[in-house]
Amino acid sequence: MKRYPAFDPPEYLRWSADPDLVRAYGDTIAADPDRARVVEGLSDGALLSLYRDLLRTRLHDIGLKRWVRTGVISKAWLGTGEEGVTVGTVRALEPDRDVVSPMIRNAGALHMMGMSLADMFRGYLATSDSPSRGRDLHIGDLQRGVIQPISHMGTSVTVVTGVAMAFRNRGESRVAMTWVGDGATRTAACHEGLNLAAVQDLPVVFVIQNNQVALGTRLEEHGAGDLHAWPAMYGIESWSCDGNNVLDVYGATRLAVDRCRAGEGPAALVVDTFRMGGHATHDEREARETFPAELFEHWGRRDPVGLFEAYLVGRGTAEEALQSVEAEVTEEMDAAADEALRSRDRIPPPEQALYDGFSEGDVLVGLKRRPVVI
Ligand SMILES: Cc1ncc(C[n+]2csc(CCOP(=O)(O)OP(=O)(O)O)c2C)c(N)n1
Ligand SMILES: [Mg+2]
Repeated sequence: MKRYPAFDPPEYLRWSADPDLVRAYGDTIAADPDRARVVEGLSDGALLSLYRDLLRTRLHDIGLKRWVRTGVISKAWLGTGEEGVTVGTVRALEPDRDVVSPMIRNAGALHMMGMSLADMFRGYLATSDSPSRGRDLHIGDLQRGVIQPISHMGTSVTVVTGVAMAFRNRGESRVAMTWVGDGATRTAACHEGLNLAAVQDLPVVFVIQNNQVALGTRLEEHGAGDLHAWPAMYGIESWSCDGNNVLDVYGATRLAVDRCRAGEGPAALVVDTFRMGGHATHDEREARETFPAELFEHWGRRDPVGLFEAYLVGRGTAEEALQSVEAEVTEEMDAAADEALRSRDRIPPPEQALYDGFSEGDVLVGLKRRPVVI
């Protein structure tokens, strides 16, 4: 993909495919015959569609960074380097019946579940026509099965466990999913939710997204154990994944989702990846000081978009096909940002926040139109 000198991490600017890593990419998929079978079932069109979602997710970050640099907004929370986790997991769901509760880091889940890119940009502008009507940049859409990201880390675990309990009680073949950062795993809510889901055999997939940092605290500073060993501790079936390999994540998540739909109880993915920037755009320099440069180098060589491109080309996809998807997505993203900017002066008056909160009525309306979210 095109690289953006003003916005990309330096490791991506000088990126070129390392043949050993491209070979290892394929080996990772082949290492688990069950995952390999799922991945082999993907058509060329489905692979290109995964590529489109990876690009949308990356270019949404680039669009937000451009807004920060040009003074449109003051900061943005990005998922650069972690796109494979969001795209691989959401792709394994059925957007018209499943429910997700993403972290702000999983913005890709929003467009993959059907929210518009313009709405995603409008969320950051806090306009009265944004999905939260200007109240919050954590945006969701219950009609599309997206619970807005919850600022209080770890609590989405208990929320999706409740959603999955409703699905189970109503005998519906629906799955709930949430992502739990390595930092969020340290919260009480996370433990309570995992335990309840396990003991109740609920159809919920927990994606433990280990990007090795919580704000400015490194993984080894906030936890001593091995996250890959956690699900078993709760009696939850789990898969370990390479988060920078979208196909590995997709293959494992399909197995996890199938298990949930078959009524066999919850599942977890423990996914290793790396945050290629700051917690948000304001602390990118601090993030560089938090980790040794070699770690950025290591993960930078494993750019989930670049590696997927190289893998696809290696198995016969024409480079022109990838370029044409990229041209389409770039155009679509620019148009969405422009559309959102046209709403820029629609800022609700401050007192609106007092009257325009979500009411029980809002939730019920959502429930009536799209049965059983909560
Ligand atoms: C309960 C709670 N404690 C603290 C915070 C402040 N906070 C926001 S994000 C964050 C770190 C999250 O780290 P992690 O769960 O690893 O997710 P990541 O940002 O790395 O994706 C913290 C401590 C919060 N939002 N909620
Ligand atoms: Mg983290």
